[in-house]
Amino acid sequence: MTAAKGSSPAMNPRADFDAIVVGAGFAGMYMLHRLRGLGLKTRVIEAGQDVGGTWYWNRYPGARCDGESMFYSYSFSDALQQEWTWTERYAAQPEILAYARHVADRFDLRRDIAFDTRVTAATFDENQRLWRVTTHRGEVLTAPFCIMGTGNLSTTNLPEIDGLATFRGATYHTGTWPHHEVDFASRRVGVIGTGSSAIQAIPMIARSAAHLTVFQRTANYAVPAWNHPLTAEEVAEVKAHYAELREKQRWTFSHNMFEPAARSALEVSEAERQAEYERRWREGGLGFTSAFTDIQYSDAANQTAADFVRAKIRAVVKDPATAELLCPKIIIGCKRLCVDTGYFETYNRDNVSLVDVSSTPITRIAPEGPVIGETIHAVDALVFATGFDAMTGTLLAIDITTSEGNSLRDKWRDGPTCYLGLAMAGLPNLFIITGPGSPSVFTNMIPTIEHHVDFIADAIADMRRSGRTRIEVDGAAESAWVQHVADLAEPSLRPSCNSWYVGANIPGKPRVFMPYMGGVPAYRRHCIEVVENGYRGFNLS
Ligand code: N01
Repeated sequence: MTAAKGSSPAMNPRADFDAIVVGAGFAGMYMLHRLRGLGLKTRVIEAGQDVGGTWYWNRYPGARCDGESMFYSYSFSDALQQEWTWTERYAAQPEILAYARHVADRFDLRRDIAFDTRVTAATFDENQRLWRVTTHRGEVLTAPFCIMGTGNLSTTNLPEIDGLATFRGATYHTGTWPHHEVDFASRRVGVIGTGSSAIQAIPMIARSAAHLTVFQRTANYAVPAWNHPLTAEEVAEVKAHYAELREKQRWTFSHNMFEPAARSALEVSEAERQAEYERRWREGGLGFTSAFTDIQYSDAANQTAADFVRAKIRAVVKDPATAELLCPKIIIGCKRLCVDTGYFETYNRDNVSLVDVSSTPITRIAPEGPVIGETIHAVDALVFATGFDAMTGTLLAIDITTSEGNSLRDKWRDGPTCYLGLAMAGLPNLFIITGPGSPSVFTNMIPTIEHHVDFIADAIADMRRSGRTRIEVDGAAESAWVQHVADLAEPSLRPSCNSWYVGANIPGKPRVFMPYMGGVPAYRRHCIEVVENGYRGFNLS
């Protein structure tokens, strides 16, 4: 049964809604759809003016998903996946946003979404057993359940650099790109950062700008996308077998259809190793680091993959000094691997220069542009591709408390703690979709979102059936899970560098390795066992 507008909440007659969902990206939209299906009166609150989340905000030139479109999409409705036709191997941002809008229309989601509204606070009232959710408009909405679909990469990081306010040109951040066309023709543009966003934007900006200066602090690895239009035959083939392919996808390591590694990089001959890297390179995309089992665990194995990519960079970039600057020195996969289209080739253009800010940082921004040492790099526009306060920034921007005096900001002072990346001790009836401690950012997000949303919706349905109204994580279960997440990360090379996975990109952020590294199948099995054992680790009443 679908709850009609204005109908009464089913679970707590004192509340405005049965559930409040924060965010109308792919997580919030599917959460709304599932809760509606349970007959629950749901309100989604979204800061943007439309659905799409990440794909609503990140509309910088070249923005494109590096998960394959036929599998970076919802699987919950076969009718939806049969009727929607992706046009490219890796969909560009406008196509993904069009897909999100199509889903919103097709399932009539918008009538339960309040757009252009930011949640500022949420407090759990123990007596009434409901959340009071406050918006920037001053409204207060109540519901027994509050579900955060706020995303992992949704609060931008704008570094505090002296003098930024004095800059005479235009400034942009890739994560909050304007909705109007930005024309860089005959302008000198500076890009700060060389992460995934920059690596996609730089080749596009270089084509139109008079001159592009890239300010690089850490050289990054990128594997070619080899993006191409999908043929009608390719699409038909996947559609004909979607049911079994989706089931296979659900049990892959990262919800991606990569061929899993079978061998150590160190147990094969040099010729076999090179052939395997070459084969993966030609396939393109993030599956490159799945070539061998130990790339993320053995320094020696990692170096073989890193050397292979560095050789590719040297073969493409004509100026040897620029090529050396572009060759990453860090562990491959330590920071998120990038997927590119013509990134390294871009440095062969006459209108592109690379400035190393690793040893001498950008000390200040003068009215003319960034200052490095004694040199002012004059630009007309500055693009900050400087990333996000990942995984925790958006949740901590909301003042989340309880009437018993618990607060998320206090709880996470030394780093995030969360059970299964789904819920937390001390904060009853609150769920996070893909929170810290879930496989989230190591996976293809849409199927991961579907899994979490189904877990949460099923838990609420089970509570309703059994007449229970309060669910809270047990403190010991949460601590054990946090330890398990840390234990999984510890033997890997990943925590060793200054990535956003450990919060190192944000000054003062506690250094904690946040995502779950054990892979999707192990995580799914944990969740199944939790449910089969009467929601082990949760206290229900
Ligand atoms: O951000 P980032 P992003 N001075 O944090 C540099 C996903 N994503 O927006 O490495 C100079 O990776 C910083 O330097 P350093 C994906 O998960 C997916 O690019 O800290 N430089 C770094 O080079 C990705 O990982 C897609 O030394 C400064 C860059 O800014 C995540 O989003 C596409 C600086 C930030 O890189 C974030 O990617 C795009 C300073 N003061 C993004 N401060 C897909 O295709 C920061 N930097 C799916």
